[in-house]
Amino acid sequence: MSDGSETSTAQPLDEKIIELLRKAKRVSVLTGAGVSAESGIPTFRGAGGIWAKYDYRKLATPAGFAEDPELVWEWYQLRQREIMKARPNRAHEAISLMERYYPEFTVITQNIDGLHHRAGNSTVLELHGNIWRMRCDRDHALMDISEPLDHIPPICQCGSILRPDVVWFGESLPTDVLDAASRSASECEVMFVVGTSAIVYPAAALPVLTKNSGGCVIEVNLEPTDVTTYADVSLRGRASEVLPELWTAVVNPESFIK
Ligand code: BJW
Repeated sequence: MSDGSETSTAQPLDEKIIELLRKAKRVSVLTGAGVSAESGIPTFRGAGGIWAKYDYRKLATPAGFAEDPELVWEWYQLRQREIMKARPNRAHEAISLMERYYPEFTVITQNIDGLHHRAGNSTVLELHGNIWRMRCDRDHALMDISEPLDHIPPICQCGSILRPDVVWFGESLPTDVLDAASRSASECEVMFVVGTSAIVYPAAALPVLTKNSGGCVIEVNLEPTDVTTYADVSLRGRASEVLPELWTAVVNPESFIK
């Protein structure tokens, strides 16, 4: 039985899919923590995931922040330090090459690490916010952060405690970002779903929009997820290996061997 860590094709790519990818004009990519895993940023679920080590109720809910903002900020500082050390990997790079090829290309990410921007993508919809911003829920001030803060928790000029500009459990996603992501998912001809367990909503519903609108869904993951049940193609393996290989087959027809 496979341990899911090797690169292999669960439902093989055929020439028809490669041809579709060559000719498509509107393509979207939904990414999750798995796309950044090989940059050294831990995923959330599974053995070794963030939630195996930390309690999400204390760290990723509004109630947890209200109870102990300093603890929550300490955790985000730890993650900021991890992210500062990280570099985009070959999966991010392949996604950045796709943006140059397709007339309409959107990255929809659940990640808050900013690695898609750092890899060169310009159209990136950040569903769950960005770790390099903080905001005030009282006067709606929004501020960029370039490195971990010296003093936590930070205080707004209005006197309130500032919070990371991310989306915690039970909170709504930014409406404009979610609307744009839903539009992109409904209108694209192909959606890649890369490195997400697809259990957190509403992000997990986006590929369903693509499927219901007649688009093709291509999943890239180490293991099966709910997306596998309806994806047109499921590619098993590391995103940093599968995506560059796939992209080579698209742009370099001679390299594609069935
Ligand atoms: C590789 C790989 C490699 C590894 N190559 N692949 C009951 C109570 C309250 C709420 C709910 C409820 N039931 C449902 C809800 C709604 C809730 C939800 O969906 N919960 C589910 C868990 C059940 N959603 C929400 O609360 C959202 N808001 C909302 O719905 O508002 C309306 C509402 C309000 C109240 C009640 C009901 C509705 C907000 C969700 C916010 C999620 N926030 C987090 C933290 C963000 C900030 C931060 O990072 O600090 O977002 S949680 C965490 O999960 C993070 C991620 O973006 C998100 C998704 O995780 P992701 O990216 O999929 O990572 P993993 O680890 O799960 O998976 C990694 C995958 O990669 C795996 O499949 C690996 O196999 C694979 N992989 N290495 C390829 N190299």
